[in-house]
Amino acid sequence: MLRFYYAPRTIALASHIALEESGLDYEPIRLDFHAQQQRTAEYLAINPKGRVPSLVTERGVLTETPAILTYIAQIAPQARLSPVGDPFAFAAIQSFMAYLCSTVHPAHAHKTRGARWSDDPAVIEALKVKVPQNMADCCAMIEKEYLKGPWVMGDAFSIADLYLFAIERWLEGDGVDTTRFARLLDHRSRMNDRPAVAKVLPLH
Ligand SMILES: N[C@@H](CCC(=O)N[C@@H](CS)C(=O)NCC(=O)O)C(=O)O
Repeated sequence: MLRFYYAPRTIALASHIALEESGLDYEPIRLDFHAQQQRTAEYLAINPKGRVPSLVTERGVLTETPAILTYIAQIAPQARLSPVGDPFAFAAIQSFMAYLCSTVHPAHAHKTRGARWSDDPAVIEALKVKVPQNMADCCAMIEKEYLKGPWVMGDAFSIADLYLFAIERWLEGDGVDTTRFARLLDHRSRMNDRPAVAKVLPLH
């Protein structure tokens, strides 16, 4: 059976909902970040990066949200979480997920994880101050270039929506004035209506 490591209020939410949408059998294992459980020797043996999510499969451990989401979509094709036989549509989803992983998520991490980038308290503070603007710029880019509506890929719901939803839940806390982004708010509210989301959210 798959084992899924997550912590509340993290990007692991996207993969957690994907598992629920997929109908696959999995065991969720919650880490307590307040107790620094992501840094224990036991967990570092699973994910040496000390981050969540991690998915333990019979073939080994997968880390990194785009990889985990793609894997879940491919082993549960009946859930139709990503396009089959359409290389362009599949690549478009990868493009979006790469943007979230490489740009949007790090822009959010500057709020509380600035020490990854600098040891200088002034630099760490400066990174934090820039979070609302950077995240708002990312929202504008997503609305303009990616979110076709009602779902990211248009009419077809996909793993791209799960990834976006996990990040949408951070926006107010990141100081973004979400009233500027009506299409993202509409997307978030549609996501909240999904049964898999209702099942997983209380754990996050
Ligand atoms: N690129 C990774 C990022 C994972 C990541 O940074 N997760 C954060 C939570 S959102 C984490 O585990 N942080 C723990 C720490 O920094 O100690 C992914 O997409 O899965």
